[in-house]
Amino acid sequence: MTTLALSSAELPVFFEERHAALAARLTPEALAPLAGARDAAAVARCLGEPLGLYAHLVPEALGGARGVEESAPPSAADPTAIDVRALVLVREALGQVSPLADAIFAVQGLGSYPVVLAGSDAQRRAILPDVLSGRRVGAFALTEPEAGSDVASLRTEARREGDGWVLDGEKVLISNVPLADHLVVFARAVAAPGAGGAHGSGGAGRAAITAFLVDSGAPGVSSEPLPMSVPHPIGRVRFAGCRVPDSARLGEVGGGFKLAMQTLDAFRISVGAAANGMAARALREAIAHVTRRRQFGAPLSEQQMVRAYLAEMATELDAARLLVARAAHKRDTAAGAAARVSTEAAMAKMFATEAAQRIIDRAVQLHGGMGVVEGTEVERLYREIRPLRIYEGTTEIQKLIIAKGLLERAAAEPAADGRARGEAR
Ligand code: COS
Repeated sequence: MTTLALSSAELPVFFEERHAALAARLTPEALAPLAGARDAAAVARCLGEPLGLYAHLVPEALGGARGVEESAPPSAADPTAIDVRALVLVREALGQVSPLADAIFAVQGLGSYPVVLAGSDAQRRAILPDVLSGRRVGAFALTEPEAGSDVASLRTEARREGDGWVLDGEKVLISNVPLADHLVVFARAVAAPGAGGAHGSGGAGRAAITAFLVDSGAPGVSSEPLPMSVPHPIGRVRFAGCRVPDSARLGEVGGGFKLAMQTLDAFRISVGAAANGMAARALREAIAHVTRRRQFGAPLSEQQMVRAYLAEMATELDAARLLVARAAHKRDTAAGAAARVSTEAAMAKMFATEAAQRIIDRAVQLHGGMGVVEGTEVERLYREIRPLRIYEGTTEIQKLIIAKGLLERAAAEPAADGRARGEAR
């Protein structure tokens, strides 16, 4: 039977038996209810029940998917670690079948993983069971009109008042907002007027950023959808005097920046996997087209230039899969959720999304005029892939993260002549 998550079978060195079992379940037949679906709310529910895929967003210790291998991975000791390789397999399969379902699935993760990482027992109990079943949808409210890549400059304020907080500000480009029951909101904590200074360490930069779990229907919260180039549920959220109790705070005052980065580290790897899924679908469509379509008296696949395209597409896809599998494997086996895999995650996200854009563009080219007719599979993929090079950190931000990691490693290693790097000769 065809499976959609090819990585596990083709790259066994990075995967374990439980991953092969999961990949075998991710068949076109199993995911058929999602193919071509347009009703975002129905897709969000279906991913929970009957498909049970949200189980891969929550660690086993908190009710998520069970690992089936006999020797537990080292990360099993960390109750907040999720199986990123499982996440990668699910997103590669969803990317092939339904980029809409993939986006909803991923944001359900971004909207719940901060609760896994930093939530109190009460917050976890209130949120995670319904996240798993799909009765509840979450969103990750980080980006603002004036704070995209530069997270530390976000302006939404959480003002301490009495025993709670009052949120004021605006978030934009927040996926899942039209469906969301709760929002993980990142805001700048400031002390009550007259209380002297800001909370935590000064209110400036990243030191004051604090996360809150806010009901999307709470008084003072309003939202509106944003129509995008792809029909995904996404929108703008405003907070105007939105009062929440201190028990809505997720983690420490000032812990929001790290919480956002830890969440993105895990999920950026899976963005690469979704891109691989879309690229794999485009390659399949391209092969079907060039073997069927005849020009100059022969199938297009007889043309050397067409073959060169196919060779480049397949090689880039496999290179991207290797980077994604390497990053996911390292994230799962290094030291659990606390392990930093920022460099590998950024490489996987950057390369896979950029490669998928090139692969899909070639698939469009190979389809000729039909490739730009609205509604054909490759035309749809051409629009679907574009946001992946931007969301969860642009390609340019990934380059900064990679270079920073590289330079830090180089600075920590002695140079070939035994001197510390930068030491005068
Ligand atoms: N896990 C844990 N801690 C992390 C971390 C991670 N993945 N990434 C950064 N940190 C910590 C660092 O260790 C550092 O801590 P200390 O101050 O204790 O040393 C702190 O956070 C700041 O890190 P860094 O110096 O790398 O931050 P910069 O301001 O230089 O860079 C970038 C931050 C630009 C990389 C970050 O703002 C970013 O990723 N921007 C893109 C945001 C994004 O993806 N937006 C899309 C929104 S979701 S669709």
